Amino acid sequence: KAATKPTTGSEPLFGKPLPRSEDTRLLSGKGKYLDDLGHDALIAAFVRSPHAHARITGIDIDAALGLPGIYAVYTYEDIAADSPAMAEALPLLIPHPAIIAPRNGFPLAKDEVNHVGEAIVMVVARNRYVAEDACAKIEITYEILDPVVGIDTARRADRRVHDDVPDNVAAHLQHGFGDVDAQLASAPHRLTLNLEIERSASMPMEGKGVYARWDNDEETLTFWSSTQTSTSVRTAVAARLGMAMNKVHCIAPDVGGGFGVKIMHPWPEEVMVTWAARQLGKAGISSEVKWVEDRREHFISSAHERGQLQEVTVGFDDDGRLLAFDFTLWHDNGAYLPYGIIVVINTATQVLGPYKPVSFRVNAFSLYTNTVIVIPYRGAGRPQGVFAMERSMDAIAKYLGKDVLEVREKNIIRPEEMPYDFNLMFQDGRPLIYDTGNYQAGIDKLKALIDWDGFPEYKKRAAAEGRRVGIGVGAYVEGTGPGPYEGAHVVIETSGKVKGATGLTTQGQGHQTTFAQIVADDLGVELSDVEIVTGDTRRFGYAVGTFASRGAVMSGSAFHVAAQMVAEKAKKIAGEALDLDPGQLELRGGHVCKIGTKPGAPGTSIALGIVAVLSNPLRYAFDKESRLATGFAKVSTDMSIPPIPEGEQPGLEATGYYSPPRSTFASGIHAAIVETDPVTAEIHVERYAVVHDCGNVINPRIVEGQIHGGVAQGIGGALYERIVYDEHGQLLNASFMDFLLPFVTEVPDSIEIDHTVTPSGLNPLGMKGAGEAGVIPTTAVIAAAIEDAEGIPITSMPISPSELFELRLANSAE
Ligand code: MCN
Repeated sequence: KAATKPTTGSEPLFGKPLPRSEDTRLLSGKGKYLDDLGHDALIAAFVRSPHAHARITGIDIDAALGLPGIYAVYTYEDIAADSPAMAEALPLLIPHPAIIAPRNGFPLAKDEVNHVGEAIVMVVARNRYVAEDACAKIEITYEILDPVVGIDTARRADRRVHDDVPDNVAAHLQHGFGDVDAQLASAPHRLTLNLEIERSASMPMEGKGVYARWDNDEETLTFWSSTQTSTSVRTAVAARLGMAMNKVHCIAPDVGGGFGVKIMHPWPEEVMVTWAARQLGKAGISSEVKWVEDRREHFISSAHERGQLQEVTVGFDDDGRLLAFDFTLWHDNGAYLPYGIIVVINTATQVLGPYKPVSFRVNAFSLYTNTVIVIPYRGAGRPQGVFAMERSMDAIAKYLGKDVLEVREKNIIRPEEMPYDFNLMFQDGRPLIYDTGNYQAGIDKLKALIDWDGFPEYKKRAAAEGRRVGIGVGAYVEGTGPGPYEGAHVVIETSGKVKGATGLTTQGQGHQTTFAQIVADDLGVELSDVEIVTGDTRRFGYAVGTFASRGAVMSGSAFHVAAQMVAEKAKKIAGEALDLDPGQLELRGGHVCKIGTKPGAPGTSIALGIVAVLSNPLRYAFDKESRLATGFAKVSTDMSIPPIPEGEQPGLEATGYYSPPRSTFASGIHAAIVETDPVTAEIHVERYAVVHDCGNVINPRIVEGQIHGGVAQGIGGALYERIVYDEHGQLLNASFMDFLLPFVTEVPDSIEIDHTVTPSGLNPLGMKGAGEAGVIPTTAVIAAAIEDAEGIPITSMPISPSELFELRLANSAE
């Protein structure tokens, strides 16, 4: 089905690489992040467990309570005394039949702790200094238990994280198609790979944070949270505090990055800070409480991801055609399961990428360990899946002595096979069907972009100079824009300016610009005439949130639906005033005008502001001449003014929702050229090329920015960033001195990008998501490039120079 492009503006803004309109404000220091708010609020701090696994045997808060400047000290007993809802464990967000044993923590630990960093006591004080001093004075006694750290220990199951989960298995997911055993038995060739991706974590510039304000007169609670899901957090907090939703509002202010870690939980701190504001407000002590996470807290008590052991057995023929893909994975899901197993489901459902093996089987185990919880981190399980599949492709090519792209070409789904139905269930509960895609075109473009055919010559020249260079490639297909729905409200004000609001939040994706591009096209106005509000439940109360690269597809489409409704209404109202049929009218140049005529021409055109006036139930006088001359309408009681067309509601506004039939599948293929130092084993990414397909692109500049950011994050994940626990469950690198983020010096000067465009027929503008794309194949691509440079199999990532050095030694000894 062909996607419909906007047609109302003379030159559509959709598709234009416009600069981000939010940047002037953000780059000139006018952004308002969480810690810019609530300067008069009392400050909360938390006493967190120093042990990975322990029973709490006593808590003494007396010394802390005696400190000047302390307003409250809360433990689990206090919250449980308040209400049964506060005493409950935190909810399981996304249930799934594969979950065997869901276990979750409490807003404050009840009687045991299961990871270092788990919150046990909350202190509320005049300022952070006093709060931290008070935390230091709280005495907690523990009975220390054996911790389960790492997937191997969890698998051995001679220790338990939760007493009643004997094998530490939180979930076991199985699915597939075809007869894997038979295909493996009869395949001409078989290979088995053991692969590992270590734990990592997202590091937004601003950590989490909550600022809550209780209004004693209105009995309402308003809180600001550095969140990716303000509407869901509002619902969760209202439920826990036993309040009507209309008495609770959540606003996401400017959010300094999220990358998954700020998805709704609700976080213990969100529950505790809002609850404390109500407690202290009702007691007349203070109605404002705020907590801002520090970097150490972010490391030890927010969330991690990626940690996965994977075993793949592939069966294939002489051409490299994949006959069987047998995949087992063990996922380290940390101490609790607040999100269910979405990361594992993502790996299991997207591991196939652009390929179509004859048979396929996944066995995925999600294991409890005494480490911090897992939350989907940009890419969310897909980088692990791509690592499994692309390492397999490279291994097959090497085994058969074939070009790695040739083997991939043998296995890709062809455009004429689209839509491609795997007869499996996708992560959104809908069928796993690739809607559109042209993977061969992606390969062809990538070859040209990176000069694939010229690389062997370059490698030879480099070798002659004593340099080691290698090239690697990796493809992926990513389900984006999952439902169930997103909504938007659009209003044309009597000033002619347009306001749009969606409940979806923004963490730096440029939504204000891209959503405005869609609305401006639909209403035929300038981009600067459109203001977009995101993530404020006072403005738009129902939404799902920003994750899974769904903003463009979901809220972008909802804005399109709402703006089209407004445009139709504007044509009806203007048609009555102009004595023209709405079908003869279009929205252009800030006017509703007769198709083909000049906006503003007398008799055939009305400014949108005036149409808004006409839609007003007060029936302001329609004095076109004076309105055009002065910009203002005269108030009149003249009853001869045409009424609002029959069946229409007053106000030039509409609320539209969009709900997709199923996810749409974006795709891409990346290549990297790396150089490894023959002496120091230093790894340098020399070139990085991306061919990307997210359907019709609203704003190529923003999409390319998203890809740059994703690739930089992927390079960090491949070469520098990892979470290191010791066997006691102590995090050894909880600071930026030890957890290494890449600087500009570690990212290639230019990430070369090209696009293929296969519009989706599943949404009205033919879009697919783009926000996670950059990070998904990067680890696999860099591993392949290092392997090519060194001639040593790379099966575990990230890889540091010292690890590469060790590998060289081990390999030369063999
Ligand atoms: N876009 C477009 N045309 C398309 C698709 C997208 O112009 N065909 C634009 C969108 O309008 C939006 C941006 O690209 O401005 C990303 O869109 P989309 O792929 O829909 O992703 P979301 O808006 O849902 O953002 C979420 C996604 C995810 S899941 C993570 S994690 C992530 C990411 O975006 N976290 C980010 N990018 C981030 N960027 C920043 N700066 N900070 C984060 O925390």
